[in-house]
Amino acid sequence: MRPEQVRKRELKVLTREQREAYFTNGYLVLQGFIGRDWLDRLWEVTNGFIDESRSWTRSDTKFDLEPAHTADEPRLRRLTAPVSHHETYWEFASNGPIVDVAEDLLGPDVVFHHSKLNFKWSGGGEEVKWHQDIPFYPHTNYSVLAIGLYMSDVDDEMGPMGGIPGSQHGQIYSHYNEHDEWVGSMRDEDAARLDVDRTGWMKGPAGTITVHHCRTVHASMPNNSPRMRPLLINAYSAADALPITAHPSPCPQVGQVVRGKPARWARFDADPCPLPPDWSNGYTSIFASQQEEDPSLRAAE
Ligand SMILES: O=C(O)CCC(=O)C(=O)O
Repeated sequence: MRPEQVRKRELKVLTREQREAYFTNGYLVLQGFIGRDWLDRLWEVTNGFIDESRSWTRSDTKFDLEPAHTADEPRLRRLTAPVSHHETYWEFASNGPIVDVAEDLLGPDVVFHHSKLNFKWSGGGEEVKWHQDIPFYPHTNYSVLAIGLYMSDVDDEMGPMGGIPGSQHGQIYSHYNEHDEWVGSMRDEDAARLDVDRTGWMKGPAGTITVHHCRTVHASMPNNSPRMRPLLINAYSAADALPITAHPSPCPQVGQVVRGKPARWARFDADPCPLPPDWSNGYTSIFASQQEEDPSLRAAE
């Protein structure tokens, strides 16, 4: 459904002001939107995965590890595709309160695209450089968004997510370097022209959710605090926005309709979209790409 039609619909959970703020700024923060019950359930399974990662020595399609990760002191960058590893993550992504938010912003028919749990570990958890999401997974139109859940309280020191207001209406940038290699972030010269003083930093107590449009320019700083900053991200599209390239982290839940019905027509937006490399040969992670890590350091998959 086109954004103009979405903006006329009855709302499920958002106020009119919140919906308008999303369409104007390209992002939204809802403080404490997710309650303790969900947080406790998600923490229980997440602690289990942190423990499991102790026996990992190399990043693979499940755990993306910081170079300093050890069994005694796990340092995870990401649990990839959590929905495929535990049913609680899938229940949250397919039937939790965030699906109402997705419906309020995308329309009645909503498709699950992917999930990831970005830990941003304490004491230096890596930055995420300025980027847009849609160059990683182009669709036939731009009704695609990501909803993040802060599983802990997040303040300025912990590398909160920041979005540049209105940037979803601007250009889509190349995420390749000057040697035409995919780096998963904007080039330095493009980033230098951003009006970063206007960045909206999304912070809040545990249970706060962040929502960002697939074209919104966003980033997050390193986490220099002694506290971890787990952000559970689930991305969705309107059912009539169809992916046009191979999925970066395919799993059985990808493409499932979580609200309404499948599309019978694809909707096309005339704005051109840059293309990523062919992910059917494998994808690492935004962290590995942005740090330009050597893929041979990953476990064979
Ligand atoms: O974890 C973060 O701070 C940002 C994540 C992000 O932008 C992404 O994974 O696309």
